[in-house]
Amino acid sequence: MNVNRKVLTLDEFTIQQVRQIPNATGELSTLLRDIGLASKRINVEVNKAGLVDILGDAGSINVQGEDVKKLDIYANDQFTGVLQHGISCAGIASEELDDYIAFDDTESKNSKYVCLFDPLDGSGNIDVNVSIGTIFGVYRRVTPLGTIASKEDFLQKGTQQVAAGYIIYGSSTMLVYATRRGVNGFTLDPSIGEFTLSNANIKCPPSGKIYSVNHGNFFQYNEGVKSYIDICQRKNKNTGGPYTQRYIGSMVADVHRNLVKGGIFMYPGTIDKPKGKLRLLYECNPFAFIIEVAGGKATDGHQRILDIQPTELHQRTPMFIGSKDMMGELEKEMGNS
Ligand code: P6P
Repeated sequence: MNVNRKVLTLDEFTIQQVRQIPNATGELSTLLRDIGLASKRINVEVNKAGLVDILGDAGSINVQGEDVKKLDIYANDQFTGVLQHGISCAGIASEELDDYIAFDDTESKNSKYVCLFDPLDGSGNIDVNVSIGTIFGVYRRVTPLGTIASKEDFLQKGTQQVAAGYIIYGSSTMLVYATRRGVNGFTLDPSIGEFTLSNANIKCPPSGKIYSVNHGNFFQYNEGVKSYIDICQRKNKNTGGPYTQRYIGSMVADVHRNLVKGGIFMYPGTIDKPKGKLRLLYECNPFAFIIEVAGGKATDGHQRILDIQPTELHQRTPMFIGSKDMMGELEKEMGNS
């Protein structure tokens, strides 16, 4: 029988990966399948979010008589639910939850991974139809199997991630995830309701012509950042400048574009917010893992994002991420080359 192997679904792809890794248990591919399932459910709600106003705003009752939840909370509940009822995850930490949740059923306590996520980043952009996204990172727990997960399972350096990824709810819905074996992108095919491999082995171009930063904070940035932004804006036959400025205000969309096309995304610290705005554990670490596997770099302006030892679940960090040559130019201006 001639089976169509040209179009691989996410599940087929992850199972293929399991077959290639000796002693693999398939737990990671099951966890990724669970994440894919939750994101498909979220995608349905995101796509009709604009209708919520007709059907009743978040917090009201819609025409089906259901409670209309804030999409962030809905997304958080979807990921928490599938991971809690799966067989791969011992606990979760979420941008939407003050503290982590350790699942206390036997199956979960015997699961070897924990998952940290921002269930719906940039959700403020929904009502103006700008792309938003989910960001997640997966770690092998450091506490013994059979016990309930604890804080040290969640406060691991980004280098300890076994997988990381994001879902972008945009002109199409795409799930991109990385393991140390590579970065692969899957586009949701609505006709079969499956994520299908569309961008195999994504590599971040070593350089690019796009720089992404909020110019509104320009006068609050340090001199190194301002000097680099100046370089981005000037004609320069060596760097190919001036670059194009693209900033959507949705990290998943901005970083995804720069990952694929080449570019640099910056959310520096400011006078008002010296640590910046972005969260280390479930926004910066996953993207830093992905970009490094794809050949790019990610720092806080001084050190690799992945080397930062977390002390709190919701701690923030300045974030510079993108093509390795552009990151080198930035580091030169910041005196860290
Ligand atoms: P600013 C969205 O709220 C978010 O967390 C990221 O997705 C985005 O990159 C950033 O904030 C935008 O922040 O301060 O430039 O509006």
